[in-house]
This record gives sequence, structure tokens and C-alpha cells, in this order.
Amino acid sequence: MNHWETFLEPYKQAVDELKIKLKGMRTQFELHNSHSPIEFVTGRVKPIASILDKASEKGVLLENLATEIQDIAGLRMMCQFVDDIEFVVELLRRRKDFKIIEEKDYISHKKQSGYRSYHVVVEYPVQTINGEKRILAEIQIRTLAMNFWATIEHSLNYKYRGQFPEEIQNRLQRAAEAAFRLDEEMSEIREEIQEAQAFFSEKKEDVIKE
Ligand code: 0O2
Repeated sequence: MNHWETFLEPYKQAVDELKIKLKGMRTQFELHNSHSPIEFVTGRVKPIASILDKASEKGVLLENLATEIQDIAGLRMMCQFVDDIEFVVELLRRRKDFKIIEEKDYISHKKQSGYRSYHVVVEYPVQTINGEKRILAEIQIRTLAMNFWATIEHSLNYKYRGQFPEEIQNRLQRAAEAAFRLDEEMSEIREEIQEAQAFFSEKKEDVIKE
């Protein structure tokens, strides 16, 4: 095993374990036939090149990566409605299997770019053959609309390396506004959407029973 593989192994384990645990939350809501505030969960270990880019941008020394780069292990939880986000964060706060060390609310305080999301940085204990290793992981909680915008902006950012042409910049700002309004509109008709979804899942169960 080379140095990077050894360094990243506990992060990989943490992402795998957390993905199962966070997806388990969704399954529990489904079993109780209640609206799941969690639509889907994804996770990844940051690629080495991105770790190095971020370290050099922030002036972080290689020996300080584990403490200074908080999102080497990254999880995302997508919700249908903005109000679901606070509920999910509260569920995370109540858990006993990790410790929240920081929360960043980019929903009440959106970033200059237009980015909106709620970030929770946790300290997660990974059990290794050499004992327990506590590592940092970042859980991003966002709506489907916020995720759509962030995914597109992220790929454009990769293409333009942060130096967007003015027209693209303006369009991204307008798209961020549109995503914000979409979330607002969906919240307004939340009750109707949930009734329709409950009706649909009952119908599906009837078909399975038949
Ligand atoms: P990737 O490829 O997703 O891993 P800080 O030191 O706290 O000010 P830091 O460490 O960048 O800053 O933390 P922050 O602000 O919580 O952002 C970490 C991650 O949030 C980013 O990781 C992105 O995933 C996401 N993010 C933050 N701002 C934006 C944005 O303007 N647009 C998009 N699309 N995503 C954003 P990375 O390493 O940048 O990228």
C-alpha cells in the first residue's frame, strides 16, 4: 500500500459506513409509511488531486490535511423540501455515533456564487486493526433544486476554473434565483404533493399484494 492508500483507507471506510447509516434513516421512514425527509444519499472520498488543489489554495501543509481539510470524506443528503433540511439536521444532532463539531448554514446565508446548502462537519470514529481513528467528515444537506444548481455550477467551475465569462456568471445567478423560487413554490404545495405521494405508494402496495 502506498502512502495515499493508507491515508485514505479510514476515510473510505467512514464514507461506506455513513452511507449505510444515512440511507438507513430513509428506510426507517419508509417502513413507518411516513413522508421521508430524505430523498437520497450519496457519498465520496475526495480525489487526491482535489485534496492537493484545496490544500494549496488554502495554504495547508500536507501533515495538516486531516485536520484542515474537513471534507475528505463527504456525504450528501437530498431532501424534497427546504423544511425537511432542518428536520434532518435535528436527526443528525441526536445521533450518538458521531460528534458534530461545526455547522455551516449556507441557506440562511447563501454564498456569493449563489450556492445554498447546510453543512454539518462531524467527527466519526472508525474502528481499525490498530484501534479507533477519529476522522472528520462533511455532510451536506440540500434540496433537489439546490443540488441541481450546485452540480451544474460545479461542473462549469471545473471547466472555467472559477473564472466564469460574464454571461455564464449572470445566468448562474439567475438559475440560483430560479432554484430558490422553485423551492418556495414546492413548499407552498407541499401538503398536496405529500398526499399524492402517499396515495401513490398505497396503490403500489395494493398492486404488490394482488
Ligand atoms: P468538491 O469537489 O465538491 O469536493 P471554509 O474553509 O470553511 O471557508 P471550505 O473548506 O471550502 O471553506 O468549506 P465549505 O465552504 O463548507 O465548502 C466545502 C464544499 O461545499 C465544496 O467542496 C463544495 O462541495 C461545496 N461548495 C461550497 N461552495 C460552493 C459553490 O459555490 N458551488 C458549488 N457547486 N459547491 C460549493 P469543494 O472542495 O469545493 O468541492
